[in-house]
Amino acid sequence: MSTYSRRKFLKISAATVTVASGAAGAAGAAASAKAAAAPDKPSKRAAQGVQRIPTYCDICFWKCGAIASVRDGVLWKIEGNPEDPLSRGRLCPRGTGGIGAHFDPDRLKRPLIRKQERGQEVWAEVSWDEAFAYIATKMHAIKETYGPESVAMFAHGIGGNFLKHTLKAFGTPNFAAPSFAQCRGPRDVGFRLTFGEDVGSPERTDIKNAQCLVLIGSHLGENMHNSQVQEFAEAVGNGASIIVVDPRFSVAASKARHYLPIKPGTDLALLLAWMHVLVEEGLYDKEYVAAHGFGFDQFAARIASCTPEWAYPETGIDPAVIRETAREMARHRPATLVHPGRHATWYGDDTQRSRAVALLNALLGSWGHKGGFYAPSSMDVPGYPYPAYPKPAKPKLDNPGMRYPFAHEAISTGIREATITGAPYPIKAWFTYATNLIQALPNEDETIKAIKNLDLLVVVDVIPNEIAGWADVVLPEAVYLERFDDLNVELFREPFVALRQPVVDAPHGQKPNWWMAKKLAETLGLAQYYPWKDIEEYLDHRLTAAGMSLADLKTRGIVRGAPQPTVVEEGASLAFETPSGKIEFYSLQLEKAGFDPVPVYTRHAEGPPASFRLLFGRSPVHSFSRTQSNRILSDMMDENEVWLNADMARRMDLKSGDYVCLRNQDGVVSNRVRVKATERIRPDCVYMVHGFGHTARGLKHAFGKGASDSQLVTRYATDPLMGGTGMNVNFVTIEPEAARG
Ligand SMILES: Nc1nc2c(c(=O)[nH]1)N[C@H]1C(S)=C(S)[C@@H](COP(=O)(O)OP(=O)(O)OC[C@H]3O[C@@H](n4cnc5c(=O)[nH]c(N)nc54)[C@H](O)[C@@H]3O)O[C@H]1N2
Ligand SMILES: Nc1nc2c(c(=O)[nH]1)N[C@H]1C(S)=C(S)[C@@H](COP(=O)(O)OP(=O)(O)OC[C@H]3O[C@@H](n4cnc5c(=O)[nH]c(N)nc54)[C@H](O)[C@@H]3O)O[C@H]1N2
Ligand code: SF4
Ligand SMILES: [Mo]
Repeated sequence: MSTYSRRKFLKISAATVTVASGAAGAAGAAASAKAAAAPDKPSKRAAQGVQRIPTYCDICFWKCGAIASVRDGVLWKIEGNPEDPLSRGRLCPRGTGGIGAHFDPDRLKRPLIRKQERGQEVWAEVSWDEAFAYIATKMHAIKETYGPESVAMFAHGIGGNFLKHTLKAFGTPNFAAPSFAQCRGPRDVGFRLTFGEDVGSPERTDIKNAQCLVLIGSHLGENMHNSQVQEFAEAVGNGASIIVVDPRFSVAASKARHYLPIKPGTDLALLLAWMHVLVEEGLYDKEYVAAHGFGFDQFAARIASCTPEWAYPETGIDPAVIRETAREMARHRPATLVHPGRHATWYGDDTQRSRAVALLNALLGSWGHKGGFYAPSSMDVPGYPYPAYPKPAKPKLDNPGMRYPFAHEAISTGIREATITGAPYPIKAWFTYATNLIQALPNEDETIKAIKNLDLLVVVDVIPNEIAGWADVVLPEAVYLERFDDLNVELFREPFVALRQPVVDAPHGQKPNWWMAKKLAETLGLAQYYPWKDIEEYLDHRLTAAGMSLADLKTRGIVRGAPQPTVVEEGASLAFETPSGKIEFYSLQLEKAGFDPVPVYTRHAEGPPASFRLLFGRSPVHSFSRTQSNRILSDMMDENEVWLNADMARRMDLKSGDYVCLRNQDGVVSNRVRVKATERIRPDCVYMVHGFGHTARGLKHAFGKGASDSQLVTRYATDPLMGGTGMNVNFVTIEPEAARG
């Protein structure tokens, strides 16, 4: 890794956060953390000298290939694996600081069973056998009374695969992740309705080759998905024209040629006006649309009235700027990429907004072209040949009667609702794996109400986060640096397979997910679903079936396949798996289901007088609510701030650094949080980084630092197409710290 490229990479995040430059800061914090996290017994692996062991990162779900170094048996540092197409040899600041997860003194250490009321955080330490016996007894009782379908699981990330396998063998169809209805679901549905395919994760965006890149809210540089940020830096370096639409002057906005400080919630009006200009002025890709489009004339007729002058009072964006930016996009097409975003659950009409993003890309001809959306590929690694699962007697219950007709994945909040109402049938047990539902789902009260209806809540986590506080049984997992996981075989620019393997031992006998899942299955009498002895046998079986070997992958970490053509310019061909076989400018599927076949803008409700719309996003050095306890990362950012327009702050007699509380429209008051008075945000909204304001007492270091956006998200607007929960519909007033009482 050259010093130059690393500097350049980190520079993207420099506008908001000073990133303690790599190893030095990390090593210091690790050293102080190490003392507190003394292991039960010395590591077996106390080999002398430096070992370099390839694995892949788990601080977020990008899964960058990495190489960890262990010095004299102690975890020392982690860097990008140069062979890995995702990291390209460089990790993001969170990945570099990931080793702090291993040293965290507040980690869960042993299995726990609840001793008092739920939520009181009082447990007894038990043996693994006792924990599984307790769980199995409860599960058998639930199965007897309600059926196996009354057990549900929430998971985020690849580590949930084995537990899911056990619960499928038990007989439930109910599995969900917050990454659909609280994250990318509307985007995926909007793109499917238009192109017949979604953009996937990692997204199939050819950012590095884009000559014009449009970011609508996507705050790359704070949103640190590694390959995207590296490619963004490359595009900026290549002189690409960057257009950023955001109510807040983000890090990405600081790189932009055009920054559009849009009024929150009005992006659909802007998108329609942009498309209007492209059509009206004949600037769209006529050949591409004629060859691949369906229903273009009806679409054009529907957007005929969406002029920039119409959009102006909605969005606050000058009509001349709307025209100029539309022409800029047209000038660079098809290498103009209107980024689809990722966290798309904003206002409840998000699928239609995402569909408008897809349609704008379609007018520019970017789908399938260099600098637009490429066709990804993956390796062909067969799954393990398990016995067939029992067929559940009842269907999955998150979306009864396909109330949300275009949801192609399970709706987490649908399972929550069923757990509260008992309909269409009761849910009596939840398993959560690596998801902190208290912070991830909107309206904490509903989540707690659902939990109170359960006979069993099992939480698999690495730290005593808020969700663990509500658990009956807490199972402490070994962190990613201490375990094997399933193979990473994602669709990407080029095919590859990556291995996660243990680099160091878990300090207190915490166990990997595969071990827990197998043990639980055996305790439940489902041993036949685990024909393999241990995960190495499982992995080798899968790899051998694909012509590879575990021994090889253990030394290299990554095996790459032959690159395939990714864009038309390389010989790829275009195909659309929509009902018409074309790009659907006019959607008959939507029309038939009673929805607008072409997106229609509707105004969103305003907040009470003197209130600000609450917006939130990412910090380059934290992931959601999972890293605030990591001493290395918290050393770089210990608490969040509330961004408040400088002029408003002056009027309210507030200055940067003052502590305030936020009160939302339903009377919920936040923990105290510092003001950041800045010109970089509109006067009608405030902004904060998600994941802070921990209320779990076991998080000794993170407890009470900063404020939680999740607590203030009591309201949400449900997307009628797919059940996503738009969360940018809450409003807050600002109060002096003393008001909390
Ligand atoms: N208010 C609000 N809500 C949001 C968002 C927001 O910005 N604001 N963002 C939304 C988005 S985009 C998403 S994707 C979701 C994310 O939602 P989640 O994925 O639920 O994110 P976290 O809250 O970080 O919860 C992750 C949990 O996994 C645990 N964990 C970390 N590593 C491991 C491990 O190795 N093993 C196990 N077993 N557990 C581990 C962490 O300690 C933590 O408790 O949240 C959504 N909800
Ligand atoms: N460092 C870091 N990186 C991450 C993550 C992390 O936890 N940490 N999480 C990853 C995950 S799972 C996700 S989903 C992504 C999320 O990241 P993105 O999908 O890039 O962004 P969002 O969270 O949707 O949106 C936040 C941005 O949208 C702006 N915004 C808010 N309301 C509006 C609006 O009405 N209109 C417009 N145009 N902009 C608006 C905010 O000011 C902010 O800049 O980040 C990923 N990357
Ligand atoms: S983007 Fe960062 S945190 Fe996410 S997997 Fe890659 S290095 Fe790890
Ligand atoms: Mo997400």
